[in-house]
Amino acid sequence: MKSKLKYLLLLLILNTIEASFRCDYKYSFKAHAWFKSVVVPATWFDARLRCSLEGAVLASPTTPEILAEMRNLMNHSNPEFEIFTGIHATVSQGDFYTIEGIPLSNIPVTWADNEPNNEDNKESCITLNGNGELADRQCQETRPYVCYRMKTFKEEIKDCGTVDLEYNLDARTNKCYKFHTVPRNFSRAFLACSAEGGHLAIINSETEATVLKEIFAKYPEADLVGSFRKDGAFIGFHDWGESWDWRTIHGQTLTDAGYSKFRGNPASGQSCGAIDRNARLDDWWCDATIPFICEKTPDFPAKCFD
Ligand SMILES: [Ca+2]
Ligand SMILES: [Ca+2]
Repeated sequence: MKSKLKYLLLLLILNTIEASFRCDYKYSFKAHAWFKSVVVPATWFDARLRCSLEGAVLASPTTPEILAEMRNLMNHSNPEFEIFTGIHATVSQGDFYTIEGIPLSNIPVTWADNEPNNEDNKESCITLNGNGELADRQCQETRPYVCYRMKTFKEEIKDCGTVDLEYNLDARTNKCYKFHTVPRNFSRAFLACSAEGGHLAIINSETEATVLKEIFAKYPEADLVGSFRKDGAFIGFHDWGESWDWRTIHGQTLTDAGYSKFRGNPASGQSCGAIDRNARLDDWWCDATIPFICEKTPDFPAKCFD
């Protein structure tokens, strides 16, 4: 009896601890979690990736409270309207689990009419419709979706305004930076930085070039695993489809942005921007996958409390 009381007391204390997360997510007291509705339809794979990069998880209706919040955010009672859930069998066909590994058999489920039917043997992702019913669909189709993050009962947002501990504040520029060792092409690198609340790094001064050079030096070639270029990292400039008219991803010329030391070659046909290990700007293939550097303002996205 005594231990039960202790447990209840502990639970009470935990519940009164304030947690914080990015303000584009709203806290649900019933579900004890943060939620965000993403209205632009995406493939299941991109939905999973974006939620994950935001510090969250592609939501699955694992409890009545989460289901209620997902339906509330969908704001559609139309059975034709569907969102992707995190329930998938993308690794092994027919083995359905949530992103967190909860098997479909442990989830309270109502199926839509004639579902699941695994049409053409190609349906490995599960949607939720406006009636709260599930269906299996092709993962390459696109749907809106909901990202969520369980409350973890501790203050997690650090100096850089994110739960991502790989962002480090540099006092010289008052910006935070993250070096991504997992290589991506320019477009996916842009996505990753954006989902993390930042952008591909833009060099605005000699000082910032030095900062990036120092960050790059922390990742010697021997520490970067894989077969990709290791003396270059994507940052935030490209030619916007106009050969050799380099602008930052925020539309400025390099000179206006504040740094334009370039080592590229106009004949290369390369349209995306990188830096070498001396922080000289370099043109590179947009489709190549190489490491990249994100930059973010410490107070964006804004921090909200539950
Ligand atoms: Ca189906
Ligand atoms: Ca900058």
